[in-house]
Amino acid sequence: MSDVVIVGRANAGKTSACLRLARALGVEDLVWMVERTDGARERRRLPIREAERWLTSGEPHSTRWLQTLTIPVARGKSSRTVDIVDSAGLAEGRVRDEAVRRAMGQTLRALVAAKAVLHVIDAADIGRALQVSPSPFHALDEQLVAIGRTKAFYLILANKIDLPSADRGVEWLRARLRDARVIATSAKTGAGFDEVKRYVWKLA
Ligand SMILES: Nc1nc2c(ncn2[C@@H]2O[C@H](COP(=O)(O)OP(=O)(O)OP(=O)(O)O)[C@@H](O)[C@H]2O)c(=O)[nH]1
Ligand SMILES: [Mg+2]
Repeated sequence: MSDVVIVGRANAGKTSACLRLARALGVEDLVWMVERTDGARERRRLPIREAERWLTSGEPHSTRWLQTLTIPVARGKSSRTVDIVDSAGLAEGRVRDEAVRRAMGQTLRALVAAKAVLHVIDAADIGRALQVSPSPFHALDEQLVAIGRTKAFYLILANKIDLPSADRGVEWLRARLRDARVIATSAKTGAGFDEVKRYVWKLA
């Protein structure tokens, strides 16, 4: 098994997590295989320092295709690879932009086909929602958890733990999803990614 698909709601930090993971696995010069929704493929090379500026944004739906990083992983004397697939964020309700709808469809196809899934959840968002509601979980995340549990490998990244409300969000997620693996991460500071790396490393 060597394909790990990163999914989650728009803006959860999927692309940032992908970059952090690449960095944790020792990759500095990224080669992305971009697969557009019209089926066209393109190879893109980007130093990791520039990637954050170009590929992540505070605006939701900044990723609108599948982008795959093939990462070499040293295993004793042999060298193997793991493909990390960053996907377009999912959203609930009616999405007006057709390009975003297509990209979400592409994410769902990748999710269905995937054997290994990393699900990124914005823990700070959950923590904030808890201040006004006892049920802060989005239906979409609920569905992703149900799909994730059917996979051979499923890991939840409770992300943005550098933000003030995230601690409560992580606590709530851990209590709610007791039998799932939840790792508290910050794609901003890198916290938690050594542990994520250890899991992904085993998939190579
Ligand atoms: N404070 C904080 N901000 C984060 C973290 N991870 C991502 N962000 C910010 O959240 C925003 C969205 O990050 P992206 O990595 O683009 O999120 P995404 O899930 O790929 O978004 P889409 O592709 O639009 O679905 C950006 O402004 C990031 O800088 C984190 O751990 N902490
Ligand atoms: Mg993205």
